[in-house]
Amino acid sequence: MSHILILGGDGYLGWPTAMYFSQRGYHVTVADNYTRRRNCQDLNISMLYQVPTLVERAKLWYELTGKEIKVVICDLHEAESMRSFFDGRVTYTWCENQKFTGIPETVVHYAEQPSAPFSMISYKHSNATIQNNLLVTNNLMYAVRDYNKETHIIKLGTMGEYGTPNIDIEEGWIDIKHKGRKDKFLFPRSAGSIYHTSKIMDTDLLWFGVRTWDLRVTDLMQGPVYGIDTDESSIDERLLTFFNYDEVFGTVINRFITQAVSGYPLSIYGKGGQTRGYINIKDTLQCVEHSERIPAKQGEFRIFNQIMETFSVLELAEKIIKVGKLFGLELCIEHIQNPRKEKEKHYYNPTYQGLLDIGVKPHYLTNKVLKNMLNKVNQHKENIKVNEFYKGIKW
Ligand code: USQ
Repeated sequence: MSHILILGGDGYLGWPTAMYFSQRGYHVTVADNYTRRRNCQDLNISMLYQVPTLVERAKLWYELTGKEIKVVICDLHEAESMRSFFDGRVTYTWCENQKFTGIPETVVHYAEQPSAPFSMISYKHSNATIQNNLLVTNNLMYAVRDYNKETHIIKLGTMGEYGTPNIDIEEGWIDIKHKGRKDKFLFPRSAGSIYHTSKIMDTDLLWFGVRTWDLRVTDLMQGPVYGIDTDESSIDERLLTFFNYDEVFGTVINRFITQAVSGYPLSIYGKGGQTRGYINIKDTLQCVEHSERIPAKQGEFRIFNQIMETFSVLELAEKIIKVGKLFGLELCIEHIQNPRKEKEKHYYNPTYQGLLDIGVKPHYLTNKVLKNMLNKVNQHKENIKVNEFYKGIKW
């Protein structure tokens, strides 16, 4: 049985990924230092509902399924913490009396500060983002280089690394002809926040590791994720992942759904022509699973664009208003001055075929999916704090 280590296992994607692989018979270890919870507390941000600690969730998972998820609470930006997963200091119960060393065959790297607005609050938040994201990535790269180059690193990247160029976005790479010669390069990057810039730097670090030491890496360039439920969380409500709807950690669809439920206008930044590629949280899990099953080769830096469909912000709001009507919700849109420096009208045509080619079956943003989300959020309506929708972070 394969051992998978999930860095950032307490997060919005980390915990559902842990349950998903555990349910499928993998040995799963999760590492986290609760940064996301701390950042929410520091900024006075509440989630839609309370979520038990990682230790409590793993205990609950074991009681409900008989499957063990090993939890390690540690700071992965400290090199020794990262290295302890590979050099025998962290022991794995299933290895007792066996030759198996426990070194993970796969590491899923989510242990990053994931919010663009957070990274733009002040120089301190910018530093915290760069420090965390780059050190964790570098520590992981060196641990794998030093202890087991065969470990497959699956790193979560972001479509925001590419920005919104006036040409088609390829899947990670581009062939360039220049003055009669040609070569293949990483597709040009052009980020819109310090967070997104830190992700570009991550990509560069790992591409260096692959070129220099023949590591094997899959970089998943993901668009904004939406959703609450996964098949595993439907076993028990207490297994649900975090759900943020605030300006800092809430992604746009999750925010619009929560605004709809609370009768608040859907807050379109500027004209609303900003187009992005979106993905259901269930598909994030599938994409990681298929990347694990069909790994990058030794010495390969493989990049997939992890999105399933594209929408402008205005199209999203209109979709939600239409479905909201079926619920009897009288919804409206408010175009507010864009707090971000981004294009509000632009060309956007990314390629996203690679994950489909390795077997991912997309869930699309259908009326049924939106209805389910409205229903679910409505169950926690009394917890919604409307003053958290807008905090005024600008850049
Ligand atoms: N937007 C609105 N109104 C809102 C919130 C957002 O119009 O109330 C707009 C934003 O201006 C932006 C778009 O919706 O144009 C998406 O914003 P978002 O907050 O959902 O996503 P973003 O800040 O780009 O970041 C999120 C995740 C990040 C991930 C990224 C993928 O927080 O971790 O990397 O999505 S991507 O956008 O493709 O870079």
